[in-house]
Amino acid sequence: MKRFTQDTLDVDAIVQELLNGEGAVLISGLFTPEQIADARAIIMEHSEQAADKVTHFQGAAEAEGTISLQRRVWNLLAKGEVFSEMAAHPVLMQILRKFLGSEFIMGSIAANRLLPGGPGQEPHVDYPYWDFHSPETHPIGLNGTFPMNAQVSIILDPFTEESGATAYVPGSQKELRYPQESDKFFERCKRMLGEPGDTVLFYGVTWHCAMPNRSNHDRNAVLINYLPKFVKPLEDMPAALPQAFLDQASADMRQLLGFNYPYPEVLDAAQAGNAEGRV
Ligand SMILES: O=C(O)CCC(=O)C(=O)O
Ligand SMILES: [Fe+2]
Repeated sequence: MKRFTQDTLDVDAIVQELLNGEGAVLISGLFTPEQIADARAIIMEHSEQAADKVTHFQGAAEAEGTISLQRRVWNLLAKGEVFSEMAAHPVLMQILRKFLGSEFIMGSIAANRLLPGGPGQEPHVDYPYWDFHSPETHPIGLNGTFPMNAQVSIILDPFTEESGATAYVPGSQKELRYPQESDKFFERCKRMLGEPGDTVLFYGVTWHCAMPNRSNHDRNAVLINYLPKFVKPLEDMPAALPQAFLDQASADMRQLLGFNYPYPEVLDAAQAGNAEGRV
C-alpha cells in the first residue's frame, strides 16, 4: 500500500490509487495515541459479552461455532465523542469530497474486534455492492469505474499477518465482481499491515476480508463506510442517535448523517414552487 501522512497528503494521487492502482492506501498520523486508546477502551467495554450482534461474511465461522470470537460494536457515534472526531476528520473529509462528491454521506460506523483465535471472513466486496453475489439484482452493466463506496479502517491494535490484518487483492477493484473460489483469493492477497493509529482508506469494490487472529492479543478496528449522497445507507444512524446528538451535530456531521439531501421526501406535502434546477 502507498503510504501518506498529513504532510505528504496528495488527494489526486490517493483518488488515482483507489480507482486505478492498488485500491487501498495507508495514512498515518491522523489520530493521537489518546484518541486511539479511548476508542479501543470503549469498544472493548461494549464487546465484553459474547457476540450477540449481527455480522456479515461469517457463514463458515457460524457453522464451526467460532463466530463469538468476532464481535461487532454498532452505532459508535452514540458511544463516544472520539468516534465523531474519527468519522469527520478533516483530512478524510477532504479526500472523500473529491472521491465521492462534496455531499457524500456515511453509511455505517462500527467496530470489528477479533479475539485471539477469532475467525476470518469470506472474501467479499463491501456495501452497497456486498450482495453482488447476486449481480442480477443490480442494474445491467454496473461497474466500478465511478465509486459508490469508500471504506476506512482505523487500526487500534497491531495489524500483523498473525493478528488477522485485513487481506485484499490489489487491483481487484478495477472489475466489479464478487470473488469466487476460482479467483484464488488467498494465494493472491496482500495484507493491510499497520500500527495503532494508522488509517487504511480503500475502495470497497476491492476484494478483501478479515483474516483469522492467530496472535495472543485482540485485533480491534473502527470500520467506517462512506457513500455518495444518493445511496441508501446501511445503518439508520439518525434513528439510533439521541436527539441531543442530532441537535448539536456540526455541519460536517449533519452532512454525514444525510441531512443535506432531502430524498425520499413526501413531495405531495412539500412547499409549493420550483424546488430544483440550475436557476
Ligand atoms: O475487520 C476486517 O479486517 C475487515 C472487516 C470487513 O471487511 C467487513 O466487515 O466488511
Ligand atoms: Fe468488508
